Amino acid sequence: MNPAAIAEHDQSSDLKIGARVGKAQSDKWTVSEVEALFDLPFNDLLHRAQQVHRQHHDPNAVQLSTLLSIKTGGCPEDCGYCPQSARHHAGIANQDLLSLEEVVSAARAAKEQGASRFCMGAAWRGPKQNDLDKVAEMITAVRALGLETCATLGMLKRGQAEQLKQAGLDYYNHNLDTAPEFYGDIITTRDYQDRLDTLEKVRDAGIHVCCGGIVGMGESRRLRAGLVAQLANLDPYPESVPINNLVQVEGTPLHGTEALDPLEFVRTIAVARISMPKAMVRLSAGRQEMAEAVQALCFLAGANSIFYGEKLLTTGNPETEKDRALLAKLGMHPL
Ligand code: SAM
Ligand code: DTB
Ligand code: SF4
Repeated sequence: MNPAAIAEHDQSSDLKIGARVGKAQSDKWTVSEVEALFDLPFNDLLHRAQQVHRQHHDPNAVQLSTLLSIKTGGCPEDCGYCPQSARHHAGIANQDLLSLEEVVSAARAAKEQGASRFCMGAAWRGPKQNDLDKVAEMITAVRALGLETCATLGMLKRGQAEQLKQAGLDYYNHNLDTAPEFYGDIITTRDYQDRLDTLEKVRDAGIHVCCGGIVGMGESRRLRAGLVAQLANLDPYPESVPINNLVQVEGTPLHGTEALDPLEFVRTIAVARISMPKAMVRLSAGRQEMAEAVQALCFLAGANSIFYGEKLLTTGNPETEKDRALLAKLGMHPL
């Protein structure tokens, strides 16, 4: 094709996704519009995602968040992907809430390694008041180290989000996980509306929202589009969007699910980037099993955040040295 034909071709693929690129936040995405993005030729999709990415972000910067499981296992919920559910048999050693000193020392180590955000995760349906008081202290102490703070503690009741905000919480992670139609196949102990309610409480308390989902759970492309549409239609959409590739853990119901094609994972990142231009899109769980070239494609597709540190909550993540080498190889720098 000559250059004019290439430009025309590029415009026609823009037309396929209509006026949706650059649309106002108040316009809703339909699932079909999001699915049409997924259906674009791979190169057109990545080109579009990279264009959107460059309008809003430094294309060579990546934000580093370190996770710590502050309370592990024995969770009453039945999330089919999760090794921490008491209903599954994943062989996770249960651990009560860590002490303030343990959390602060892990946060200090994360900072020394170069993380800018520290995310504390607890295997609860939701926090009890006594536990929340302790977590609030942890948040205040972690923030005093000069780290951004994030917590993921399950469902919140009225007043709890405000308490977290007062303690200095910058972000609350609570994922929609999947499309509404597929949700009941994965979790039965709480519903989609419970999740939306918690997200609203977080937003109303003035805490930044970190909300994403998991792919590779046996869902169709249409359902992946349904998840992204839900996220993009939150008003406003989340500041931070973790896209997790299912980490298959033996003993969980989803162990043995057919793995997602890595290029479909890259497409999911690209579609999230296009539909939520200003969000930090995090290439989240599943990186340990992902080839470096696929991770590089994810960055090209608009991912600009990763979990950094040898462990996620209970499963593995690439070694920090390996990640630093990868970023150096790609000429990328931490934010
Ligand atoms: N218990 C709280 C909750 O569910 O909101 C907080 C911790 S929970 C482990 C946080 C998120 O981790 C889940 O919403 C899910 O998206 C993700 N997650 C858990 N297990 C996973 C797995 N095996 N693979 C990928 N992501 C997973
Ligand atoms: C998110 O979206 N992914 C993180 C974080 N938020 C809390 C958790 C991933 C957990 C992967 C399985 C595990 O290590 O237990
Ligand atoms: Fe519990 Fe959270 Fe795991 Fe669900 S994802 S079982 S709520 S720890």
